[in-house]
Amino acid sequence: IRNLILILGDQLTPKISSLKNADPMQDVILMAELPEEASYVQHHKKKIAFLFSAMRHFADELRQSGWTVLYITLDSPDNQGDFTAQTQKAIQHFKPQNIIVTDAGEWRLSQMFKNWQNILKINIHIAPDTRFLCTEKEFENWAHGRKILRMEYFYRDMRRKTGLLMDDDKPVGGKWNFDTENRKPADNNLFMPQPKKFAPDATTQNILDLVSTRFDNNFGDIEPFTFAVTRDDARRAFDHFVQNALPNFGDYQDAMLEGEPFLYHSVIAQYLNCGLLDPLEICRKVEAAYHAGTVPINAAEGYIRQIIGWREYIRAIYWFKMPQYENENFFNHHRPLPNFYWTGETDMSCVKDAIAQTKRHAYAHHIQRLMVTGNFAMLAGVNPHELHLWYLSVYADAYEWVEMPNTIGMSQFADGGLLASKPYAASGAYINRMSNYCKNCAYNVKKRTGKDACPFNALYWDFMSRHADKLKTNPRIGQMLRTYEKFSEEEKQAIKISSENFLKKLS
Ligand code: DLZ
Repeated sequence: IRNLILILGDQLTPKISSLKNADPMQDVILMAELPEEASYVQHHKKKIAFLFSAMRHFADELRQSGWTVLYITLDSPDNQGDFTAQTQKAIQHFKPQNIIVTDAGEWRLSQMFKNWQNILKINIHIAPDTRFLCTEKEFENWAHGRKILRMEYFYRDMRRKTGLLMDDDKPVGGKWNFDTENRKPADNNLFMPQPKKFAPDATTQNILDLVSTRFDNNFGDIEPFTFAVTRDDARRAFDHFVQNALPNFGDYQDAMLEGEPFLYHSVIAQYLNCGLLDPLEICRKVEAAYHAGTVPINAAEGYIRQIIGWREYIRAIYWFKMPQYENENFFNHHRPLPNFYWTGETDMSCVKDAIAQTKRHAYAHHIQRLMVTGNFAMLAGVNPHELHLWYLSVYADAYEWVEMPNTIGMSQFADGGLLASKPYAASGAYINRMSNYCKNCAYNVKKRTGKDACPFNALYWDFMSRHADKLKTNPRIGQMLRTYEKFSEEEKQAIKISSENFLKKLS
């Protein structure tokens, strides 16, 4: 054969660049369920099951279009454990002239591919991943000479580049960003839309059995399993979102409600990040809904901003800053991750709910990730790298390129402000404003200190005081520091003691 084309588990689209000039008559595709990929972190059971099932369905899709696919299942006697060994075995069998692969979404594998020419002694072509709008080079050019990098300006360029929500060179609706109209708290709604659910077919059922057995000790519930695992179903899930939830997505983007894990979110990142959905295609659908008058501008713009703004920006930062980015630790935080991140056993009702739904659905929405589990970890001084590994494990949508900058940069400010303009630190008041969690919580959100006070409060002020030196030059934090300075000495002492007592119990 001519080319052996390796397709990774998060490259599940016939438009993947490795297939661009490929020919089903001369080339063979290799896909594999590999123990190494399934265990570089302790992935949530649902994440592994989702990806394996989506991979098997994609292999079927390819075969139906005439491709020869060598698909190695996890339990196959031919399984070699990792990409290098599996590819080597396929080379021995097929004796191809070349190996072709679209570059991995992750530093670890991308570096490995670069070494393959030497190790495997065969010509290897690594094609750039063209599923993103902004190339590494374009981002380098954009970042060059800028003192600070801000998503907002990058995002405007992406709007111009795609023409999404543009009136010639002007943004539709008269402004670029409707973020200030994305911050309403939500009320319980008997008719709350729910993400579209799909019953497992025979292929998925087999995988659920396989994963339950092989990954029994991993975090998370495997059932109920209701994710789409094919491109057609992923599109159905997205269309369902546009019709039912998107109209309210803008208003309630930052809201949280106990027992409502999805609210008006699309819950499609797991499809998007493995290639079942295409970012531009879904943005065009959102734009069309806006022009059809079914969706207000704050929802359409807010959604499109997440995809062509934030998502692209995050990925660009990852490649721009790896490998050193992984170990950034601006605040020098070294506390081990509290065990309740795995068990959900805590009296803080917001944290408990976010972790319970993470366990059940391999999902929490962005404000739960940022302002509950992320905010808590930063206030408590948890090691950012440990927290990063947690997020990478527990969410069905998590790949390093997207999860790491969101955790290290956005949520933990561990890069010292490269990505975010301020630490996303907040006391219980923010959580109380944006959710109903505090109503049934064991702690009192109005109290700053004492045994029954909401731990976010003392931790928040203690965080400000501990890091005052590092934060005082930040214009967006200065006001809070000045407020802290005005507290009496007794109050400051009480904050310190409350915070210390709580942290002592954590470890
Ligand atoms: C996440 C993941 C898992 C759990 N398993 C596999 C696998 O068995 N085979 C595979 O090709 N890919 C898997 N992946 C996705 C890869 O880890 C992913 O391609 C890299 O993290 C790069 O983004």
